[in-house]
Amino acid sequence: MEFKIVFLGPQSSGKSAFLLRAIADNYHENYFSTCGASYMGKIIIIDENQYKLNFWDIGGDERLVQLSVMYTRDADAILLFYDTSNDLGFDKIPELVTFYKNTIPSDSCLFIIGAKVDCGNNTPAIGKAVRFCNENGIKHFLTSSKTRENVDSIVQEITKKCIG
Ligand SMILES: Nc1nc2c(ncn2[C@@H]2O[C@H](COP(=O)(O)OP(=O)(O)OP(=O)(O)O)[C@@H](O)[C@H]2O)c(=O)[nH]1
Ligand SMILES: [Mg+2]
Repeated sequence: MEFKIVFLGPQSSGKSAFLLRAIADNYHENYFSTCGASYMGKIIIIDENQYKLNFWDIGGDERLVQLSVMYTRDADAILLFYDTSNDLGFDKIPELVTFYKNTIPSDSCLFIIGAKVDCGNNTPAIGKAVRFCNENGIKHFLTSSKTRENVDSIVQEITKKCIG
């Protein structure tokens, strides 16, 4: 069985770093903005069954939001990233949620991922995210690609949600 998992969210929110950590257990401080979309595949085993995860990491350039529908319309899961270390990091997320909820398949799951928690786990952006996710019934995860915190458990949990 295979699943399509799409990474979205503002520029520099930590999408590509998460992917690099999840796929290759690697991390670097340099920022290379993703131009367009990048793909990486990974096989994971859960309860002795093998699953192929097809990750699509979409550059956060606002001009790509409309185009990203090409990727999200047949997605099994959408991971919407924000930067927990930036006070304004969550501010654009609610309108992105509205946009994607109107365009994704009804059985696709939407998750919000707060990245960079190594910079602090009680920041204004996290406070806004917790409130928004509670009000809207959206699953919220916190992670650090730098320290690897929660990276594997998020991938596992999302795969399990895709399995159903
Ligand atoms: N401290 C810290 N910095 C991080 C973490 N994840 C990413 N960064 C840094 O944040 C910057 C942006 O990370 P990227 O993963 O490239 O961001 P992106 O969301 O892919 O950005 P676009 O491709 O432009 O949309 C880089 O300098 C990373 O090193 C993290 O977990 N902790
Ligand atoms: Mg990127």
